[in-house]
Amino acid sequence: MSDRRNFIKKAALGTIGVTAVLSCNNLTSKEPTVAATVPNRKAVKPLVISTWNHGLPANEETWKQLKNGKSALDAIEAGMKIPEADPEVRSVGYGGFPDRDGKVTLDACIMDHNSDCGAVSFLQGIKHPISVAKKVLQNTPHVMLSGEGALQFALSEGFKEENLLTPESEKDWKEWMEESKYKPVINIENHDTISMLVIDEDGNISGGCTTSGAAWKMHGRVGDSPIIGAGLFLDNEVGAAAATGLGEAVIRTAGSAMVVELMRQGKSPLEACKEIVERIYNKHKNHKDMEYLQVGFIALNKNGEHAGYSLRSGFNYAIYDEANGNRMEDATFKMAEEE
Ligand code: SD4
Repeated sequence: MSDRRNFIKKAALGTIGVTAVLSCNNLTSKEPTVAATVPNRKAVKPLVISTWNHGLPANEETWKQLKNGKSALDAIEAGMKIPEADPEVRSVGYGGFPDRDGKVTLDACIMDHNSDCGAVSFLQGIKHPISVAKKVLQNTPHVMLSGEGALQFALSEGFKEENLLTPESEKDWKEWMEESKYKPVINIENHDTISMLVIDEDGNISGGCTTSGAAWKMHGRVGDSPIIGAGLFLDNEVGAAAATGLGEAVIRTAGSAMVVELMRQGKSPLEACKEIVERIYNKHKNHKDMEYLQVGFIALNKNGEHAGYSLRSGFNYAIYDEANGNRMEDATFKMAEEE
């Protein structure tokens, strides 16, 4: 964890990344240059972007699946299963930080270019919530199943129930219990959801999101990640957006849906993400959550222009395209982590 924190600190001190779509006006860390959307520009496809460092291996797998002719939904599922199965990734799937009762509870959603979507929330004992979310999309008339119902559905679909609390996560939980204060550490305990947005070879957009949610949350708490419109939203005619960070703030503002709506009005992905982060900041600057508030969005539009923007420094995202391969980009941000 300290490595990650050091990495974040270094990232905050280093040059602040901007997306490939930005042209070169006066760049500063806090005021990114904003590229206008170019309507007739040749679309970049396929394109895969996803949040945080674990986006790299996830992108890798998704890209491979797309190139093997798999559907975008199958490719997203395969990519997101990588961090879900990795016990080192402490806020997604197996090995995720538990809630304050020591239970690992998972949220996930997936959405395709037809606006069909599936989600699970407050799911326990199933290692791959993204796969259950896909089954909700494909095999039920509903969008979201939650808690015990989601578990029963998963079992009926052949998923195996297993213990997701690793000894490391149990140890961290016991340490947390000594004081049991709920004060999330910015960029660490609450902010490693993986959200992924994809443009496939046909130019169709889809996305997914999977998380163990906020560490030490109340039992039963559901964040933004499985909520279509909050943690993830897309409109195949416009673009897609996904969130990471304090889910309560993203839900309060319907974050991802708003980013997509701003792109519909002609804003670039960066302009749209920035405007919603500003809105979240303005609504929370006198709020009790402000002390530990971090939110970040990734977005892409139909042309394949993309961006990441966060309230505080430290957020990054992985991008995979034909021209430049798989790489990380630091998101532009409003304020340094320490502020
Ligand atoms: C949540 N938004 O449950 C999620 C946590 C997160 O990166 O994004 N982590 O609030």
